[in-house]
Formats: sequence, C-alpha cells, structure tokens
Amino acid sequence: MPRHLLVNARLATLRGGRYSIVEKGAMAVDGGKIEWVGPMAELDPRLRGDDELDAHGALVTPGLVDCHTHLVFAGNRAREFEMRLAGATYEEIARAGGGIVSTMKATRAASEAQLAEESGRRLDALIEGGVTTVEIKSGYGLDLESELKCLRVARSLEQPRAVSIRTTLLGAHTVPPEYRGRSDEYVSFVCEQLIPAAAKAGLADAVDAFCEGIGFSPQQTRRVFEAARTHGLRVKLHADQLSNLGGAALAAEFGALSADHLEHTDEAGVQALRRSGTVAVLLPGAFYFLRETKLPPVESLRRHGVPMDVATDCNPGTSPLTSLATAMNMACTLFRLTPEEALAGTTIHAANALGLEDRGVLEAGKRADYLIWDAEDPAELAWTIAGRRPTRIITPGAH
Ligand code: DI6
Ligand code: FE
Repeated sequence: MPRHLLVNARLATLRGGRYSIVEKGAMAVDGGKIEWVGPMAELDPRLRGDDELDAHGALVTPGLVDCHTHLVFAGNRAREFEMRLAGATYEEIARAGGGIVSTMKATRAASEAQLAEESGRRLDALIEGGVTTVEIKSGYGLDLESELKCLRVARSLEQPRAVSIRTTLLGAHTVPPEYRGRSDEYVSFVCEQLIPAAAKAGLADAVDAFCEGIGFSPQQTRRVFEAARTHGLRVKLHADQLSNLGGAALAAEFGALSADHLEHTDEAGVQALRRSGTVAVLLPGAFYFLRETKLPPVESLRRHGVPMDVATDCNPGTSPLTSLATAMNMACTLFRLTPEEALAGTTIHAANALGLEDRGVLEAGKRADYLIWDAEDPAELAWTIAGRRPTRIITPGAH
C-alpha cells in the first residue's frame, strides 16, 4: 500500500466506541498504518502531496470485522429449511442425525480445492460488503484430518484476497456419528488429539465449543477449555443460545475473548462477562432464521458496560448470511441496538473480540483498513436491509 493522504472525508473514527465524527477530515497513511487523523484545518502542510485521495465529503469508516463465522463448509441445508418451515424444530432435526452432521458429511467428502472454492465465494460476498478482517471456525470436519483440512482451507483463503483471517478450532461442535452415545470419549479425542494437533500445526488462533443441550455440557466444555489453556490458546464460546446452561459465566471464568449468542443469558452471566472483560457477540441472523423469540439481554449488557459485537454467524444451518451490514440492520430491528452500537460492534469491539488491538478504529498507529461509502450519515449503514456496500475498500492486505 503506497503512502497516501485521504482528504475531504467525513470520518467516523469509532474512537471510544462512538461514531466520533471528524468533519472535513484528513488521514495520512504510511507503511499500511495510519500516521495522522484530524480535521483538514489542522493538517500539517508537509503531509500534502501528489498522492491524495479525495473523498469529496463522503463517509469513511474503519474496515468491518466479522468476528464469528463458520463459512468453511460444503453443500447446503435448503432441504432442512423446508422441513423446519413444515414444522420440525432445529433440535429435532439435529437429534435425528441431520443438522450439523449432514454438513459434516458433505464437508468430509469435499476436496480441499472444492471446499476453498465454495467457501471463497461466501468470503468474497463478505469482503464486497466491507469486511477486512474475518474469523472462520472449523467444526464441520469432526475428525482429525477433516478438522485440520477446514482450518487449512480457512487460512488459504487469505492469500489471494485483501483480507485478514483468524481461525478458531470448533471441534466440540457436535458429536460425530462414529462417537454416537460416547460424547465423553469424543471430548477426550478433542482434548488429547485435535487441540494438540491444531496447536502444533499453528492452524488455530483460538478454541470454541457449542455448550448446549444438543451440543456439549458445561463439564465437557470445561475440559475443552482446560486443554486449550494447556496449549496456550484463547477460548470463546457458543453460550446460552437455545437454553441457559450458564455458558456466559463459564466463558468468563476462563477469560474468554468472547461469549457468543447469549439469548438465554441471565443477569449473573452478564455480570460475570463484565468482570472478566469478555465481549458479548450478538448473532441476530441465527435468531431471525430460527424464528427465535427469546431476546438477548441487551439492556443489561448496556447497563453493565459489556462491549457488544454483531457478527453474521455465516453457517448453513442457522444463519446463511453473507452481509455484515444486514446483520447490523437485524441487530437494530430485532435486538434494539442503536446504529452507533451496531457499527461499534462490527469495528472496534469486534476487533477486540478477536484479541486484535491494532484495528477497528481510525487512529494514529492503527492498521489502515478503511472504507469509503456513498453515504453521509453513519446510521445509513445499518438502515438498509439488503446490505450496503462501500464504494472503495482500502486495506494493506493480508495479515
Ligand atoms: N450454533 C449455531 O447457530 C451454529 N453452530 C452452533 O454451534 C449452527 C451450525 C449448523 O446448524 O450447521
Ligand atoms: Fe456460530
């Protein structure tokens, strides 16, 4: 990325998690980093030069961060969608051997190239919507080779694109058929073989689990977290999505980067998140697609000052969504976030949920990931339903 100066921009810097607008702003970029941000009137004349990018008064924001996706998978679940509309519940389909297991079969059967091709299309859609950093989970392989394959594919998607990818090992997503009725043994496999292998290969940045009646118990989740800790990996958790098993408090106890979903989290869970500094990730796409009615405790999270993120949860079963701006709209309409909270939840706070302090805010010293929008008001980004796209994406590229 060449040294350049952005001028005449309406900068939504997101400093302090607020819009923090700089009117008639300028931003100097050097070596892929922001060197200076402020009003044009205070611009050091020595920074001016030939390499100026004129925003003509348009809105500029940090690049968006999608901090929770399962976008590496093969096939689709349209048939299951039809079954649910005909009356079957998500849990019933899962218990009957459909759900995650049906995607697991397609994913195990796919070659690495095929998987990269299918998954790359979903990633490209996210990028077109302004996502410059994305987290991708495994969890549709559920055996040693297939889980590592999914993580390798996730990592491989970064190179040809101007995007940063963080990978998360979600071996504890569901019990695969070969371990049916032996979930504790499957957890032993995850702890003793999968986590060590992923850590040794350097393929995972974090470890996640699905703590749920149809997933893993709190005791099993605890074993997974302990193994992650032994291998120096941070944790995050699918917590309290369909029922309250105390997942938020468990995540907090292990200093998780984030606790995700949280529809059924109670006051004690929110307080535990606050104490541990764990970020709350809200996933309105899954709430919408499953036609859930139990709302996450947004008012309580706000009151306790727990940072809230918004992510797509892009996955075939509960959130086939590839627009983060649409997720922002849903977070506002369904969960009553303000458009400002939704934007903070897809920039500065979302970066924190990935343990990344170097992005998500337009500030000197941060990465120069930024977006120019055909918009004036930052609330416009969450306002449209179909997902607005930036007119320009400027990013130093991978890593
Ligand atoms: N919770 C979810 O919403 C997704 N995974 C999870 O743990 C669903 C994954 C799927 O149905 O394929
Ligand atoms: Fe998820």
